[in-house]
Amino acid sequence: MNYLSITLWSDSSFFSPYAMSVYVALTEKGIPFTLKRIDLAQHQQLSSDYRALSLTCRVPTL
Ligand SMILES: N[C@@H](CCC(=O)N[C@@H](CS)C(=O)NCC(=O)O)C(=O)O
Repeated sequence: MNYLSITLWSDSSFFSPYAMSVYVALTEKGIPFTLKRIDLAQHQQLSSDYRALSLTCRVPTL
C-alpha cells in the first residue's frame, strides 16, 4: 500500500499523551512516518516555522 509522506511533530520528551497516541497508532498500523520533535519548554511551538504548520501551536501536528 502506498502512503503519502507523513511527518509527526511531537514534543522532544514525548511528554504529550496526544503525540504519543499518534505515534503508537502510526507504528501499530505500520504506517511509515518521519518524527520531528520540538522543545515545548523552549517555546519552539511558538516559532514562526511551527506556526506555519499548526494553527493551535501545539503538538501533535501531522
Ligand atoms: N489535541 C489538542 C491538545 C494538544 C495539546 O494540548 N498539546 C500540548 C502538549 S500535551 C501542547 O502542545 N502544549 C503546548 C502549548 O500549549 O503551548 C490540540 O491538538 O489542540
